[in-house]
Amino acid sequence: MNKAQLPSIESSRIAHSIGTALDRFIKNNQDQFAFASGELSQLLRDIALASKVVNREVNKAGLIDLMGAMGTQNTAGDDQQKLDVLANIRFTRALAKGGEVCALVSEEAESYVDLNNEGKYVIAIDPLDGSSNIDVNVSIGTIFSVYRRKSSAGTPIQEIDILQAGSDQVAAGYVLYGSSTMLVYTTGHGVNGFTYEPTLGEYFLSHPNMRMPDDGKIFSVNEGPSNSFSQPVKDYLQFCKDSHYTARYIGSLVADFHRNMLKGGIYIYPATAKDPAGKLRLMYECNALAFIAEQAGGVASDGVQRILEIKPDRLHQRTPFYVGSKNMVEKALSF
Ligand code: FDP
Repeated sequence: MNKAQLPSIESSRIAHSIGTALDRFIKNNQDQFAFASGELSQLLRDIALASKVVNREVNKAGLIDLMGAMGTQNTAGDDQQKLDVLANIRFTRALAKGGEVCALVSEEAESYVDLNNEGKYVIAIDPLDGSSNIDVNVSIGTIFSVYRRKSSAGTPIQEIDILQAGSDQVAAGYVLYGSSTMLVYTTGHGVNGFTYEPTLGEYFLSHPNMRMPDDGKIFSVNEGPSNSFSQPVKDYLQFCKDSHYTARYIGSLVADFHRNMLKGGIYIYPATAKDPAGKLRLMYECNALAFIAEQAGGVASDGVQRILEIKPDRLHQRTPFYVGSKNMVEKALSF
């Protein structure tokens, strides 16, 4: 009797391989991580699980009264949407149950939240980014940064655990709830992207070793407040137009970043008269995307220094943000 050969199973034309599931990928790659790799793996799985629940709720939001405002405001004074609040609960709950996280910083909470004091990790998260797009069925996202706490597990959380520079991240990622749902993350060994297969309830590796093109022709910026942009930013935008670049701006940071990551481009949110320090949040928006951009060959800056070098002095600190293809960001910074 002939034995079945593995290669013929792998290349079968009637049952195509669906690729590597996220869980297997995390497990296969956990040796890359210098510390207690099993715990970081569990944490990433908890985030993935919460994102599946949020994805389910985002998908049926219009049907079950999850659209619209809560009637409350977040730390920035923005109206909280029901889905913002729901996503915050889903991620916090999943990370609390997982037990690996001692403290969580979220856009939706004024102060950090204590979780398991024995946990070795600190998370900074924007549970649902792009709130203004929630009600109109446009792509939104989740952004997260993972740090190792500096103090010993079991001792009280200290400021040094929470206010870490982006260069201290041990992992970061985003989830894009778009025409398909994707989870993209790095642990400092390149960037990998996974697409959600809803009928199987699993993420599968679809974008291995993602690289951001060095060049591109897309510029993404809200030019509404451009009268108050600094002269160098105005000049760079004029350069983009003179160079016949394409303007693309969704208004959801994750979606704009992801498109530029795949196609090559630059995203800019500069200082404006309304937001003199920029609008975006260093700890739970810019740091994660800066880490991913650099890991994929891109550049992220506040206009003066690498985003990852900024030492935060408060949880909800804002920063100007220039991120994207290496040559485009360097060109913008040269103005
Ligand atoms: P939003 O206010 O809708 O939550 O994180 C803030 C953010 O969205 C980003 O996702 C987005 O890129 C940016 O703000 C949009 O701001 P503008 O409306 O000022 O363009």
